[in-house]
Amino acid sequence: MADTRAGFVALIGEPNAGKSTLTNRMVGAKVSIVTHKVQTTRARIRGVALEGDSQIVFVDTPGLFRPRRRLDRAMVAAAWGGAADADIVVLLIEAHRGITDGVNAIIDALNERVTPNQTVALAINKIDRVKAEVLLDLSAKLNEAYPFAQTFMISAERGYGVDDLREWLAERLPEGPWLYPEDQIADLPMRMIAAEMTREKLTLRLHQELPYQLTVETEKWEERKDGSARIDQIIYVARDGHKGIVLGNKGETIKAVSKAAREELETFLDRKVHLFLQVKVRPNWLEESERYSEMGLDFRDGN
Ligand SMILES: Nc1nc2c(ncn2[C@@H]2O[C@H](COP(=O)(O)OP(=O)(O)OP(=O)(O)O)[C@@H](O)[C@H]2O)c(=O)[nH]1
Ligand SMILES: [Mg+2]
Repeated sequence: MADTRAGFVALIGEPNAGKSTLTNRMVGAKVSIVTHKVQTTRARIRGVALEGDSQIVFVDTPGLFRPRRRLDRAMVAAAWGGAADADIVVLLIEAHRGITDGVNAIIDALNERVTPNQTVALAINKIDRVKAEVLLDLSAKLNEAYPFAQTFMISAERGYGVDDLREWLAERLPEGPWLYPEDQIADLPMRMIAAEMTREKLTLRLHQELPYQLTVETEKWEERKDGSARIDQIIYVARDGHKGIVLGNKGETIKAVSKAAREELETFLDRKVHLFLQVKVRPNWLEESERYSEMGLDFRDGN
């Protein structure tokens, strides 16, 4: 193919900025899980979008925050790693929250980390939540703080401004052959996507710290003769008490999670799925390297 372009666009920002929502909107399918809670995404998730002759590989990253645990450190390292490998970095800011301490810290880090061959753009997201006057002022202040190549005002959720952003990105990617087959939309093993779907449903149902104290792994994936798939997953929790909460009264929580995850998997795979969830207590899972490789994270980055 002549005159094609392809490259990586990393979406970075504070937790909850809307990076995964934007990734999914750009790809046109749900490749990355989304919740209203912070620190939902744990590893880099690549979603592929086409725009004219350009193939844009969006790299959704975990939110940038001040890490405390080993898992937090590995997540933040994965996010910066995504930015380092990208042709273009897009910083997402939440319009209604403005320039927080976290945003200032990210801008400071950008100054040190961005190389001269990289382009950095600003996307002020969630513009549906603020009045227009706020945006101009916010944009001016952010552009004083960092020389962004371009500023976009978007709503990832409603789709405002995202076509302009996609076109702008497509024009700026390096010339070269496409990196993925034309019909590929994500670069994540199916077993991981399936585990993420279950983790999303757990995160939506469980309160406070619990979503941050568990991980989900797909243990077995069996293709059945009738065209359906049997998927076995383990939910690792850190404490005995957590197991009871995940199961819920008479198992109702896990049942609801399982149903919601299965339905989403069936839509994604376009076939019948039998999903079996098992909860295991594993007090030290946050310090086990195997758990990190299953999540797509580098254990060493957590030190
Ligand atoms: N009002 C509004 N809400 C949005 C918009 N974009 C995303 N959200 C919501 O913001 C919340 C966080 O969205 P995510 O896409 O999970 O954010 P994220 O940046 O990936 O978050 P982490 O993975 O935790 O870093 C969800 O409840 C989204 O529905 C938007 O344009 N407008
Ligand atoms: Mg996310």
